[in-house]
Amino acid sequence: MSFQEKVNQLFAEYEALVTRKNVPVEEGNGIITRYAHPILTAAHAPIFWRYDLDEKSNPYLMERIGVNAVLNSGAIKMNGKYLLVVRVEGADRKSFFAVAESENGIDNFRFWDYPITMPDDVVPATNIYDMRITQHEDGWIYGIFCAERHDDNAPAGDLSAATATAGIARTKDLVNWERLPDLKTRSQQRNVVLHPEFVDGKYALYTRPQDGFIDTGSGGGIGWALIDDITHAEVKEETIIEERLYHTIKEVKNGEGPHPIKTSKGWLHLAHGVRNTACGLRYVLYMYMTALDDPTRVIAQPGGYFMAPVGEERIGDVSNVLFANGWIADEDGKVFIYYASSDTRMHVATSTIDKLVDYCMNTPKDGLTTSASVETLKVLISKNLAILKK
Ligand code: BGC
Ligand code: BMA
Repeated sequence: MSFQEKVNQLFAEYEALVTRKNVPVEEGNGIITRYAHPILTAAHAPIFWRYDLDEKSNPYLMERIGVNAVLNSGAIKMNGKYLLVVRVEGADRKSFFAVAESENGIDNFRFWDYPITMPDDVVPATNIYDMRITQHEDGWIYGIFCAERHDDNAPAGDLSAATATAGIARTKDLVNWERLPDLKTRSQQRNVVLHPEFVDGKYALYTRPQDGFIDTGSGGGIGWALIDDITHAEVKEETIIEERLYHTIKEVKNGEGPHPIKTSKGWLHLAHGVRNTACGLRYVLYMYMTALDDPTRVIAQPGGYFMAPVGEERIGDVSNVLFANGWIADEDGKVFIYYASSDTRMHVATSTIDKLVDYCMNTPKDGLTTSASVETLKVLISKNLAILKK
C-alpha cells in the first residue's frame, strides 16, 4: 500500500468509528438507559493528533504521539451543542483537556482541532484532570479541576508522593481560558465543584477535604464552603454536608460529580462513592438531593449505588471504576449523564429530571445494617404480594 493509501485507510476507519450511530440498550431498571457504544475512546482522538502525515518525516506512517485513554469529562450545552471537556490521557500519562462536540449528545462526538491550552498557576502543576464545568450566574463559565504536583516535602526517593489542589479557570468560549489562583485550603482537595448560583451573595463550592493524596483520612465526605472572592479563592470554613459511612458504597471516599441540577423539588446531585476491596478501590455513582432554599440540607438519600460498572465498563486501566463529572439537563427535562468506565473510555446514559427525582425520593435509604435492609425488603414484598394475590 502506498503512503497515501495508508493515510486514506486511517481516515476511513476513523470516520466509520466517529460517525457510528449509538443505540439505546434496554436497561430494565426503569431509571436510566445505557447505550450500546462508548461515546469516546482513545481511538476517537483525531488522526492528525497522533500521526505525522508528512511522508518525508514519517515514511512508515507510525503513530508518533499515543493517546492512552479518554475519561472523566465535564459537560455543558452551548449554542444547542453538547460539549464535553474531556480528560485526554497521553501514552506519557499526562492528562490534558480537549473539547468534543455532538449534535445530539449520544453519538458523533468529534474533538475540536486543538486541545485546550490551560495557563499555569504561579507554581506549574505536573498534571491536571477531571474538570467540572459551571455556567455561573456571574456570566463566566468556570472550570475547576485537580492540579497535581510532586510533594517536595516527601523523603528523597519517594517519587509517588503528590499533592492535590483545586485549579480554577474561567472562559466564555471554552477556547480562551483565564487561570485564577488555585484554591487555598488547609487540606488537600480533589473533586471541587462550583455551585451555579450565588449563596448569600457568595460563590459556593462543593469540596472534598483529604488528609493525604489518596487517603481522605479525617476528611468526612463532601464539604461546602462559601468564597468571598473567586479570583483569590480561599476556604475559610468548610462543613461536611454529605458524609461517608461505614459499610456503605461510600465508606472510603466520596466526591461531588458535576454541579447539581436545579429542579422544582430540590437540587439533584450526582456523586461517586468508593469502597475498598481485595482487588482495589471500587468506584460507583450515587445520587442525593438537597433543599432548594438551602443547598447544604440533604432531603433525599437513596440507598446504595445509582450506577455501577457492568460488562466492558468493568475493565480498563483502573478496573471496577465508574466516575462522572459531567451531565446536561435539556429544557424538556431529558438528562444526559456522561460517565467514564475504568479510567479508559466515556459513555452516556439518559434519564429525565422527573425520573431522577422519583428515584431519589422513593428509593429506600440505606438502613446501615443487614437487619434494617431485610425489614425494608419485607415491606415491599408484603405490599406486592397483596397486589399479586388480588
Ligand atoms: C491520577 C488520578 C487519580 C489520582 C488518585 C492521579 O495521579 O491521575 O486519576 O484519581 O491519582 O489515585
Ligand atoms: C480518582 C479520581 C479520578 C479517577 C479515580 C479512579 O481519585 O479523581 O481521576 O477516575 O480516582 O482512578
